[in-house]
Amino acid sequence: MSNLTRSPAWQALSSHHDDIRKQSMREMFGADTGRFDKFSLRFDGLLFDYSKNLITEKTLALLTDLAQQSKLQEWIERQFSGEKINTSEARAVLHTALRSPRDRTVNIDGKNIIPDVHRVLDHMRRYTEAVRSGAVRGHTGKQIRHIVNIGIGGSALGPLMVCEALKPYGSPDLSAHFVSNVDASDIAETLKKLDPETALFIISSKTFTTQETLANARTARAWLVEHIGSEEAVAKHFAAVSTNLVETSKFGINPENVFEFWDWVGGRYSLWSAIGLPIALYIGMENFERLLAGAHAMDEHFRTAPLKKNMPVILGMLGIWYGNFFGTGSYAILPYDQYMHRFPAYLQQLEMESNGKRVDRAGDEVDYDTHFTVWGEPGTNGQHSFYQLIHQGTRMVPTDFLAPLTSHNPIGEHHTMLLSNCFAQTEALMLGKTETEARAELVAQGLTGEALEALLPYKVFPGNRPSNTLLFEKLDPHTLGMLVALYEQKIFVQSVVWNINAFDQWGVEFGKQLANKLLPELRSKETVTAHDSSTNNLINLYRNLSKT
Ligand code: G6Q
Repeated sequence: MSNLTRSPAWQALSSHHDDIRKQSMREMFGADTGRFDKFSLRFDGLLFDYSKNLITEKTLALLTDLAQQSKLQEWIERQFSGEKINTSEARAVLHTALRSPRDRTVNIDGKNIIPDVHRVLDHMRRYTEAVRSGAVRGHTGKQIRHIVNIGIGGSALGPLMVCEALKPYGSPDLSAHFVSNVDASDIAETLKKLDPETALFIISSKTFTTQETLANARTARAWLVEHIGSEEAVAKHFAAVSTNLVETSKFGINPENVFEFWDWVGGRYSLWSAIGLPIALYIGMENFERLLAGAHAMDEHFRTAPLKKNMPVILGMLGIWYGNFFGTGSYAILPYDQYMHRFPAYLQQLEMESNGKRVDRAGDEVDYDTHFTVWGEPGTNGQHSFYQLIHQGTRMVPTDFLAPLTSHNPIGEHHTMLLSNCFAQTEALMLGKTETEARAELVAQGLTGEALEALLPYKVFPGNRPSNTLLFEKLDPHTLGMLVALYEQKIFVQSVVWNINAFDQWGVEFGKQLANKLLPELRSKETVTAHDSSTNNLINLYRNLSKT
């Protein structure tokens, strides 16, 4: 047994779980009309309703004890103050500094990094304004109309998710495109939509060594030069975002169009840095700054609110409650906002790359679960597919419902219908449908006898399925910033309790190591025999086919 699972707070939760799992939320709500007030929080226009969870006040107290036992408050300060908490890479973790106001001080090795952050933000402002106003144009003098981000993983998913989520704020004169996959179909289909004279490529890569990004960047460069007929066009049509200024210059990118960031920004936490350049180009720098301000507001809340009134802490500890005590392995993110359709995919990386770890901070294998599989789709679409499993499957799947009170597209009754679906789902997941209720329904439909009895078991819903609801006024930049920071910090909370490093990613690095390993063999003229029989045959099948 590890220190964690042996600890008093963990043991107390374990025996409390034995009591709670037999209780019903339906009864909890019936017995306490004040449950919503007790288990909801409001902050800066965001309502977090966590009353539809299998919890009592005692549960919250015990979860808070566990957070305290894990020294969460100390860890929060370590993160914000720039301590090198990413120990396996010996790096500070300071995405919070990227959204800090100018007058703050955050030191790494005795140097205040905030002036550097704002120097790059100022550079982004000058550049984005120049591109959007037409002061900076393409090689043939035409105004830029297409922004094409070439990057993968952390250098793509955040900007893509945000550009989609904030489409109503996007310039009508610009379109934003994202190319990630080394599969040529990705870039080929994107290039078909572009006019080379009005396209601006942003090569986003922290390391500037990632196979996919460099392959796509070379293809884009060749396409541009071929269509415009001049190598000089590259200077006007390419920008780069990287920590590797040597490689960006080798690629031939005009140093004025190179935007810097730093190794203390993790890829999946980087949308707040210059990696957000496509966002700032698309929605304008003022809106990008609103996004940063929203995230900063959540950071301040996280840093200062007491644990029991702290959104990321409660969200994170509820995850621990289900994951470690009820044994749930996944949770679903269900945004009732079509603009947030990439939000579940974005959180997939944030959550699974951060906490998908099997050893603790001391390098010892853990004996408890440390992560969740994250999945989801916007409502109402998901209702017509996987919600079946959430309602009636054998495993409990905790859910987060997210919804704006007002729509960017107030057409007819659409939004009222959307929200009625959202609220009905959380209610039904909690209440379920008892056998008596199901029977009464079938009787009302005219069923009797054997026919009724045969159908009855299928019509019963166990209920007691937990959900959180996050409601906000409108999906605007500030709110989106808050929501993303909420999940970033929730993931951090869980990593602290699990005593793991949320900020390294050796599994992803392993993939990068593998990326070029087999390449020479696929090109080889000789039959490949060096691997196991499966790998040999797969390689040789491709070699033989590509020869024909
Ligand atoms: C993020 C990950 C990973 C990374 C990509 C791109 O946390 O480490 O998704 O962002 O592999 O890496 P580069 O930005 O270095 O190209």
